[in-house]
Amino acid sequence: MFTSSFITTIGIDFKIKKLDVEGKLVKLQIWDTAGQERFRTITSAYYRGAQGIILVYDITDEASFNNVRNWMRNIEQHASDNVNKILVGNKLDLAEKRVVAESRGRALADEYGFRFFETSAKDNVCVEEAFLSVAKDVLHRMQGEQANAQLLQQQQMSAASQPVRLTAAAPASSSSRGSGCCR
Ligand SMILES: Nc1nc2c(ncn2[C@@H]2O[C@H](COP(=O)(O)OP(=O)(O)O)[C@@H](O)[C@H]2O)c(=O)[nH]1
Ligand SMILES: [Mg+2]
Repeated sequence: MFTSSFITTIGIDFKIKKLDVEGKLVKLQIWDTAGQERFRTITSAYYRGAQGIILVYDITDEASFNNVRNWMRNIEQHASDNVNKILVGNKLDLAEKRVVAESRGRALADEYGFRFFETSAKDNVCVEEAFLSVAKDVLHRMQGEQANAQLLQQQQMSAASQPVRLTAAAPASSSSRGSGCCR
């Protein structure tokens, strides 16, 4: 929930949100990391265990948009490779102050292969959709990983139950017989 008295995040904020994702009840643990540079060393420690990342810039703030590339470098360094990411341009309610065109946000998201949303946390526009999207991506990835692990296990089990076939080797030649340790 947004109230305009909400202040900038100091360090880390934590919330839990339950979502229905394709009929499955998914509990999201949301770590809201501070955007300000001075908190970066604290916040990057929280990337490692993340399964999804929502990268947010402010559509009224050019610097926040340019910073997305720095955040990406930070994520590449600290988060796991397969973490699902989306790009969000926030503060859609301040459209008259917009400096980052929607097309630029979309182009950047396309470059990274991310889904893209424009939201207003204040007016609750598209926020739910953004969270749902990343939750879906994470769920699908985990289901895929689970299916792969099962397949691998089945393959290993069926390989183990195969009879072992021993092929008679040609008798060792007399010159090699007697050499080595097994006389
Ligand atoms: N008008 C408007 N202000 C917002 C919105 N989302 C966050 N803010 C304000 O933006 C300021 C910065 O907060 P936030 O975006 O969380 O950045 P951070 O916490 O510093 O990383 C705060 O004063 C918020 O109240 C929004 O959708 N619309
Ligand atoms: Mg914040």
